Amino acid sequence: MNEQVKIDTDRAERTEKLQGMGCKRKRVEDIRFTQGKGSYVDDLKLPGMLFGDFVRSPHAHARIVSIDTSRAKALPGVIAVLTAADLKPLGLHYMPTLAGDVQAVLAEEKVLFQNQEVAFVIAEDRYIASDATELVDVVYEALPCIVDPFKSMLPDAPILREDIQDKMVGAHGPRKHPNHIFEWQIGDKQATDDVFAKADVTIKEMLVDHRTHPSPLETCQSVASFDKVKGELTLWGTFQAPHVIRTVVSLISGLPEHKIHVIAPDIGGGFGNKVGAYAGYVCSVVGSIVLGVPVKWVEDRMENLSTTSFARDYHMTTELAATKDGKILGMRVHVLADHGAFDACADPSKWPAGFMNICTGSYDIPVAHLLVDGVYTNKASGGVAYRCSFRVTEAVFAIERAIEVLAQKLGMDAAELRIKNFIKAEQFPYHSALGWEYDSGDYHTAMKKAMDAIDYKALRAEQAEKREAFKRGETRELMGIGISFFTEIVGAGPAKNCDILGIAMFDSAEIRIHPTGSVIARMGTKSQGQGHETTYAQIIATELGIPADDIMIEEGNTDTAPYGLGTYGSRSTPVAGAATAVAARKIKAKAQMIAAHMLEVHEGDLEWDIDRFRVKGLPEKFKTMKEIAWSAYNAPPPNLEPGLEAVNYYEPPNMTYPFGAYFCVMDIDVDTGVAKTRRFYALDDCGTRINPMIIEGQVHGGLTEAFACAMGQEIRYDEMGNVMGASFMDFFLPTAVETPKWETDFTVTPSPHHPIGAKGVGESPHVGGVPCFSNAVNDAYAFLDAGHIQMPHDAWRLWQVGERLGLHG
Ligand code: MCN
Ligand code: CUM
Repeated sequence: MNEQVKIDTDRAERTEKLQGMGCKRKRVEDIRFTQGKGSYVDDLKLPGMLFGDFVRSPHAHARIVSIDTSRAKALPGVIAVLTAADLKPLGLHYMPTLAGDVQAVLAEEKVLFQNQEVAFVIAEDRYIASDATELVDVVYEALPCIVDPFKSMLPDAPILREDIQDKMVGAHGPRKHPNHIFEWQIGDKQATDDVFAKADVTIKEMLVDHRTHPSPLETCQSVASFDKVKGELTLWGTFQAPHVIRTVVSLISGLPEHKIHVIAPDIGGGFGNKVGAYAGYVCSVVGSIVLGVPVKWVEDRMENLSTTSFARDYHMTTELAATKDGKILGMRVHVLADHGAFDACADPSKWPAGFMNICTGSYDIPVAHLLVDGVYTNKASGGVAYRCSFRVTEAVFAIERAIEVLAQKLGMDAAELRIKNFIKAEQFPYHSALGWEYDSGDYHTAMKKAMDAIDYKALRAEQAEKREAFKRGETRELMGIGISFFTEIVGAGPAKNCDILGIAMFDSAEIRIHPTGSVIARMGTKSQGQGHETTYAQIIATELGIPADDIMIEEGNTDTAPYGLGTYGSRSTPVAGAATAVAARKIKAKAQMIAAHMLEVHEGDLEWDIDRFRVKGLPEKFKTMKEIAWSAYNAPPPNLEPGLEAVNYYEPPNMTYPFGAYFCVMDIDVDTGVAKTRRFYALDDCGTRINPMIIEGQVHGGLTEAFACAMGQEIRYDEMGNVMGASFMDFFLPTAVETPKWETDFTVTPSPHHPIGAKGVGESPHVGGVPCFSNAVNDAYAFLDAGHIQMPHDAWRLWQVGERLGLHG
């Protein structure tokens, strides 16, 4: 072996040992998860712990005439029953929402949606608590209810929120009607209207992104334990953002923030469901403060699906204007947003409709105007993103369906129309008509790679043949080709436009290197299954030359982790991932000083080499990170403090804009309405890839949830406001049996402003997946002049489409 080969092999081995960025490192958390050794909120058992359960309203809209708790209190084992009357003197019968509204913790005079919390029974065990809820006698006087958001603002509509009836200016400006929450506008209305007035071709379509729910396997839960002697509260819970919860608890309870310990242990999936604050958290806290013993609250599945945080329910009138040859000139969108009974959307404060203004998508659209009206209805509140960074799924659904409708009107191929209108690689950073600065992208390259991979031309040829065969009556199957090219916006966010309750949306990392060279690092984020313990360690491994296996990642304990805004909106990598790299670089700078001292050379004479500093030109003279760590505690250079650790609070200069090209091939039986996904190809670009295996897992999960939403999942209400589908009997949760096989691919366009060039990926597959499925279904029926077919596309609804088109003979 010659000398150079030896050096190269040695370097390759040292790099491999680190298991740093780019490595398909196996998930370290899975060692405990796969053995059933995870530690979740419901695993917590404390001495003397009591259990709480809710009495819930059977009505969607009713006046509460009386509440009698005496029969429940008489049941042996029942310790207390809380009602609004108990919470009111404490000022806790309402709580603030993240959207600037207030939400009833326990209903006082009225209930506003079915299953709303009316009383909280605390008992010795959960069975007694549950039995006792049936012994609380509530007399209701039913009121007419509003289920259809289009009827919310009618002149004679019943007023839902009597508590804010006279408040005609809400958190986001004037309200047009007592059932109106906000109007939000962005873009140049006049210029957009002018373009539409003159355009050769325009399309207009009402696109409904129906109400659904994130439904993580573990429901929302908490355990509160108040120590009366110390005056300290410890709150364990399913929190995607534990620090924010601590601040909120302090603000609403009046307890000083340092006397509140919030702990998010292992979490069994979040998907946005665990961002908000819920009545159950408040009631467990109040119960524990009042009784002086720990109180646990655990939702069941029906409570989860029907009360905590729905998603979507956006009714989007979407218009495009274009030239005859397919150049898009303008976009106009009006959204009617159904927020349910309280505005409890989880968005950064200044964004009542999230980042819906990313709706111009991947296209260079010169002018646009977006108007969103939020309204109250008699449905559960929430409006969380559900695996979509703040309404981006809705935005991408709008543009990606609209572009297909336009393609059909123009008689143009839908892929060709997209390519014609893509923002070009040289236009980045790109300023969109609705105010965003896209950091980087190369859409043409991604689209070409995807089209080649699936052989798009051949698929269209096959489809043309199938259509002819269908017309001749030789087949009863329709073939659909779905396309979606999405641009995501993740990494909230810059302080200039993103805050939660006034706290800028930075995030943080604290890295501490121990004398023997092993590491503990803590972040302000909180994994719910994304594999943070694995991937943050990979960033540190590459930055500091310490094997990932020697690095422990800890999140979720507000006493030890630096303050952070939490995990949602795929912000962990863009924000806390950046903080991790910057903190590591601070440590590296100090390590360089220590190495220089050890090697008796000037700092500038050293260069970094994988896991060590070596003297330039003298590669045999070096100090490894491990040796430097020992020295940092044992013999630090004079004038340098001992130890080797750093903290970084990272305030991102911009969001990151991941993107992707998705294709779906579907065969639909017109007689049964059953749709079979033959192929699904997903190309994702999330910039620098930290762990390709984890990315693939994220894409599989996000696509599965996209498949669910597009093809069946729905939270529906009947006209009385009864929630339909609040159990897994009705709510479609795909298993491996229904789920298609996923083909994944990638390109790499780094983010220019992120320290390691990484963009988020957790939500991309969902954002791109939903319209891709819906486009495939719509494409299948397009040649039959079916018009836009609304989601969800379950067999029953597709069968109805066949009926409507007279296809069933
Ligand atoms: N990653 C990577 N390289 C990149 C980007 C990300 O290797 N360029 C890795 C990260 O290191 C991390 C994972 O992919 O391990 C997801 O990272 P990121 O995209 O930053 O998203 P977050 O960690 O902030 O996770 C949030 C996102 C959201 S908002 C929802 S909703 C969702 C999702 O993650 N919920 C999930 N994926 C989920 N996956 C599981 N298992 N459970 C959930 O509840
Ligand atoms: Cu977009 S749902 Mo996630 O933000 O927790």
